[in-house]
Amino acid sequence: MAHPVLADAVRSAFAEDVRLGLTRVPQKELPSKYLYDAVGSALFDVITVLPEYGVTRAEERVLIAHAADLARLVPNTTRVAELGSGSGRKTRRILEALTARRDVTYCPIEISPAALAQCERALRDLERVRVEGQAFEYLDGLKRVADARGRSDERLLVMFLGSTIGNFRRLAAAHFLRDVRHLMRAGDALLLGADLLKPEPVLIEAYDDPAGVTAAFNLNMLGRLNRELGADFDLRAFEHVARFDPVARAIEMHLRARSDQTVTIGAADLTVEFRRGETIWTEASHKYTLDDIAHLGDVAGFEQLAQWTDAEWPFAETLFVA
Ligand code: AVI
Repeated sequence: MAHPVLADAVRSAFAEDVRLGLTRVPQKELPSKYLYDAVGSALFDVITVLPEYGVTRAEERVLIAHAADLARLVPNTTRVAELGSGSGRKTRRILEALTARRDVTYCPIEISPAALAQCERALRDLERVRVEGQAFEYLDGLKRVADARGRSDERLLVMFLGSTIGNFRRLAAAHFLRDVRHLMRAGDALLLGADLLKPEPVLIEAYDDPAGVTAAFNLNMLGRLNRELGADFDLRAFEHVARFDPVARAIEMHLRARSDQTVTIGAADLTVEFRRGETIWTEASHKYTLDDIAHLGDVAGFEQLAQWTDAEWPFAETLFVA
């Protein structure tokens, strides 16, 4: 269980983010990181196997096809840091390929200790892999992993998979990767998974699947506010909406009020009015072109070493070197 003082600080930060987001005009917002409590994470796992959501399978196909190529291109890697604890399945492909050459220390960086423990269990049978989880925000965790090398000449591979980069606004994505680059040494590598732009109807189906799993994933955010912050949202009074913004080239998830209503969020000391049809913006998933990815790497200070794409569901895995 989390330390009580820490748990209080985390809850206050959550309440403050909710207060800021729900008082924002003209567009109310909730940060997408709060989609992932235990229920949200379980629903996201289901999303990854939905026929309409091709992202996860595409990345897995690319990694199955090219993990050995990757290992050949970064032959001296002894330490792997993953931003997010990832799915054991994808990470396993890479670790198996790397450990065909040498032992590797794998450092998943993930704020949730439960997710870290699950990841550790999933990879326990890999004999040449030592798992050292880091329960920190991405950059704090990466700094620790990078510093742990001391003066040794260990080579680091940083992995940022699953198109999580797409959940950053474009400029924030560039700043984030530049910060990642600053924590790396020349010769270290970054493996970046990014979902590619595809026709709008395909994207809408992927983010508004007919079985309603993504809708449940989105609505659970309000359930979480009820459970953790003493809010009184009626989940049936909101509906999931997925819409494409062609300028940002991003698919957005919103929660739309079905009627005029008033909601209180106890821990945020807040009462919020909703008009019928008004939305709360909960997530943006930016879609990339190959040019966008090249530019992003460039701006962040990386050199592109290799790139592999999936033909079935346009998705790119790009290997950069610092
Ligand atoms: C985690 N992230 C990359 C997913 C995405 O595609 O943006 C989250 C997601 N939201 C709805 N479906 C999946």
